[in-house]
Amino acid sequence: MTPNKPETNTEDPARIAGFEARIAAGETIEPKDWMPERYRRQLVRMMSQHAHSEVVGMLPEGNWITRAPTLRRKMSLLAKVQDEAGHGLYIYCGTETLGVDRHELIQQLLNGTAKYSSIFNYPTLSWADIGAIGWLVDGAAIVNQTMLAKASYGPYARAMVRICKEENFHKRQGYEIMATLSAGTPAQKRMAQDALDRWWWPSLMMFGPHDTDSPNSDELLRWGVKRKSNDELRQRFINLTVAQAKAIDLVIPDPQLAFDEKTQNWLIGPIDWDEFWRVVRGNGPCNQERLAARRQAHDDGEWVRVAAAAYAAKQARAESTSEAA
Ligand code: FAQ
Repeated sequence: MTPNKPETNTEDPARIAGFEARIAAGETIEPKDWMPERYRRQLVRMMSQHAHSEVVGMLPEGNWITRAPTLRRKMSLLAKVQDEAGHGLYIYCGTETLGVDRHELIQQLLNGTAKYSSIFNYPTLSWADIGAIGWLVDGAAIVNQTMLAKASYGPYARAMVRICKEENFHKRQGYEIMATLSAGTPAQKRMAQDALDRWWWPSLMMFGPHDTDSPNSDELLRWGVKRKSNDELRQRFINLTVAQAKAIDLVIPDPQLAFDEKTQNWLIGPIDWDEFWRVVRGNGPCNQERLAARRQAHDDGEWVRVAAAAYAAKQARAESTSEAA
C-alpha cells in the first residue's frame, strides 16, 4: 500500500471541493484517496494523541494489577490493560496509513512534545479508582468513540468499531466494581464515593474545551471527522452517567447539578478550565511520573526491538538465498 504522502497533495480548490462533496455524500476516505494536506495533518494529530492516550492510559490501572482484591478482579484488570495496549497499537497502525512513522510519533511522546488525554495524569489512590476509571473514563471514551466510528477516515472509523466493543466490557467491569463497593461496608461505600468525587470533573474534561474555545472543532466537523461537538458529547455523557450514579446510590459531586425540563438535560456547575490547561501543559499531579514510566519502558524494551530487527534481517537473508537457489 502506498500511504498518502504530503507531497502528492496539491491544494487545488476544485480538488478540495470534490473531496468535500465526497464527505457530504457520506463516502469514506481511504488511505490512497486524495485528501487535503490539512485533513491529513488533523488526523495525524488527533489519532496520534489518541494512540498515546491508550498507551499512557495503561499506567494508572497497571498500578493496581498486583493489588486487585480477588483473582477474578485481577484477571479482568489484566485483560483490560492489555486491551488498551492493543488499542494503542491499532491506532498507531491507522496513523501510519497517513504516511507517518510511528517511531517519530513515539519520540514526540517520549520527549514531551506530544499531547495525550489529560485524564491519565491523575493518581489511582484506592481500589475504587479502578472502578471509577472503568465506569467514567471508559464510559466517556465510549460516548466519544461511538461517534468517531462514523468518522470520514476509514481506517480510524473501523478501528473505533472494534475498540468500542472492548471499551463496553471495560465500562461494565468498572461499574460493577463501583456497584459492589457502594453496596458494601460503610468504609467501602465511602471509598467508592471518594473515587467518584475525584474522577468526575476530570472525566468531563476529557471531552475537551467548550465548543467556543475549541480551535479544531469547526474544521473537524466540516470534514466529518467529528460528528458531534465537544459540548454535545459531554452533555450526552452527563445525562447517561447521572442516572447510573443514582442507580448505585452514589452522589455526583456537583451542588449545581439540576435537571432542565425544557432541554431534558442535566445541567452542571462550571468546569475548572484552569486545572484542565495546567494538566494539558504538563503540570498535573502525575505528568512527570507518567512520562518517566513510558521512557523507562521504552529503554527496557530496547533489546526486544534490536532482537526483532535482527530476526527480520535474518529472515530476509534466508528468503533472498532461497530465491537465488
Ligand atoms: N487532554 O480544539 P480541541 C481512552 C487539546 S482514550 C489533553 O477541542 P480536538 C481509552 C487538543 O488536543 C482517551 N489535551 O481539540 C482508555 C487541542 O490541542 P492541539 C483519548 C486535550 O482535537 C480508557 C486543544 O486541547 N481519546 O480514554 C484534551 O478538536 C481507560 C484544543 O482542543 C481520544 O483521543 C484532553 N482531554 O478535540 C484508555 C479520542 N482535550 O492538538 C486507557 C480522539 C483537548 O491543537 C484506560 N480525540 N485537548 O495542540 C478526540 O475526540 C478529540 O481530539 C478531543 C479534542 C475531543 C479529545
